[in-house]
Amino acid sequence: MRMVFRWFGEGNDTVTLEQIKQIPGVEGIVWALHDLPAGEEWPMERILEVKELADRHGLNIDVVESVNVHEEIKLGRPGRDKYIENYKRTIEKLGKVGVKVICYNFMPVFDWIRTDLFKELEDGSTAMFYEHAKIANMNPAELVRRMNENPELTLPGWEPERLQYLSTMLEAYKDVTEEQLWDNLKYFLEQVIPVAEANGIKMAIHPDDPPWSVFGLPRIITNQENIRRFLNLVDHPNNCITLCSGSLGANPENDVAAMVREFANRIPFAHIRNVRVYENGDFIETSHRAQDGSVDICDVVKAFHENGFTGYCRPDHGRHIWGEVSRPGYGLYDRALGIMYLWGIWDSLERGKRRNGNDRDQ
Ligand code: CS2
Ligand code: MN
Repeated sequence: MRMVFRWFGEGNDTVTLEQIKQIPGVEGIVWALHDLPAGEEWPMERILEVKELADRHGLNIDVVESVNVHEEIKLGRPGRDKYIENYKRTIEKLGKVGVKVICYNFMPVFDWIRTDLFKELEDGSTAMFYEHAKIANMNPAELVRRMNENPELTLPGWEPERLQYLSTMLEAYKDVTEEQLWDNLKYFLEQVIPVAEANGIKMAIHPDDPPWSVFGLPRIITNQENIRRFLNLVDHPNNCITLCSGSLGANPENDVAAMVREFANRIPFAHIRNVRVYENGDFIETSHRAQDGSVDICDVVKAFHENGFTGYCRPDHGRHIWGEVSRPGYGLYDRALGIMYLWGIWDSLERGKRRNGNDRDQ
């Protein structure tokens, strides 16, 4: 297991590379050119800037998260071909600087959705929270109307300038079914996977977060059966998934460890974090510890270990603790604690394996 840490870039993150370097066992950053709009080809000089910075700190840049997919591709519109070409050029450039994994997602319009970024937990820390009824009861038109009328009400990540775009997009997806989204994903994969292979890169789709439809938009990377279908859409070793235990774990019917066991050879990148899911469908992000949430993180790590996981792993979102002010979910402290928890499980499994091996030898 190779530990990496998400970093949003110079001037765009409260965490520094010096700090990341001091977290035990972290060998690289998970990065992206966050200021570039989806669909644009990434300029080589910008990529090299990140590489030089990371090199200077002794960190690798093997994992990119995300190269975002333009909505024209997800919508299957004629304009998609131009954006797919840009995507391929970006893959080639990333391959040249040694990138091994590209994480991306295929969620229409929204990435992750939460209703509260700083919900207080019992211990006084805060974490990202999803109130099921609030989202379930809001249709797309009402969402736009309410967000327009009341700027305070914007969803996390939905700054005012994206609002006009939002209504256009919701309208564009009105008649896009899940089946069409599958077709559009297949079309995309058939073109990019050969380029990824030629450049030594694994494409690793991130599951939908939360793993169900929101605001009437189709979502398809949601459960074990659909991930199986995804991997068979283009059955190729470079067509892979990012196993995100927190995203998938928000649906208690998802057995995340079972997914690791089934898809192990197609998981080059893991996001490991915990969520506590309530009976009414609400969920809150918690510490990584198994007892603190609903996902059995010990079993998830065990499943990776059993399969001799040699891929990349990062702690995903963390709580905001010890007064740290950071991007929601992306502070230093709780993610660093998460890493030590993951190492704790991993290292004890490793030692157990060695001990058993020695026993057998004797
Ligand atoms: C999520 C996503 O895993 C996460 O941290 O917050 O933003 C994720 O980075 C994207 O969905 C991957 O494309
Ligand atoms: Mn994730």
